[in-house]
Amino acid sequence: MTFDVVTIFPAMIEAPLAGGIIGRGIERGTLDVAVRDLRAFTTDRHRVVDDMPYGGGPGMVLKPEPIFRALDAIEAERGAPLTVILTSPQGKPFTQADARRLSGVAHLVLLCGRYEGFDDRVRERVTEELSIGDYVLTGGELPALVILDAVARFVPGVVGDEQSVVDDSFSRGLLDFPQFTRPAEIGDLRVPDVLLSGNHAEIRRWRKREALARTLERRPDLLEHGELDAEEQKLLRELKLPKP
Ligand code: J9Q
Repeated sequence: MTFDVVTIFPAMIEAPLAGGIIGRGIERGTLDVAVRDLRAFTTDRHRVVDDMPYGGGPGMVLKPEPIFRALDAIEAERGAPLTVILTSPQGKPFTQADARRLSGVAHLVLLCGRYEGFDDRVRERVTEELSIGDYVLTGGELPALVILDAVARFVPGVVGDEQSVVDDSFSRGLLDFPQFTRPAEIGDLRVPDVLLSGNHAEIRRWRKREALARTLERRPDLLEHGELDAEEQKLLRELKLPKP
């Protein structure tokens, strides 16, 4: 899968992608990420990418021409039509379902904006506008990295263990159960006995209950969708009963 990331801060994209699982995917050739410096698509001596907003007000707005030229150059290189993702607080919430769906697109363009935003005419060339959450950031570089990471995980060969991609927390609609590894005791902190018991039916049930308890406590919104099996529904009813 190929990604083109358009940014005024190329190092903010390049450095994080050099390491980790995505970095290995790039080294192997399973992923191809081209980072495009928006300033390379300016034509003035000072390589200006922003300007004052029409109508007045604080902050600067990204000029449309460098972005149009960058998209034209990517299109000439890769072929039209492009799938262009713009990250902004005005976008639809980016979800795990979006990550899976977008991993089926062979080539994505990620446009990184500044906080004050783009000239709105850029949206003519945008396929989807996505938000990674309701908080203020200085720019779209981190959201673009978040989307790239979540999408690239689904590309076959990027994550070593395919099963872990399929089974992951959000795909099941519940938060993860608590995990432990050796040693069984550190000071007075002990691994729950059930996990050392070798009773796999009991372990499965304990994990289900813990996952449900955490989800009920921290993310009750995830339980609204009603994808629980009969055992999970029973465990959830028990968890909701007042403690004796
Ligand atoms: C570009 N805050 O925030 C949440 N999702 C995307 C963003 C964002 C931002 C500023 C600039 C994107």
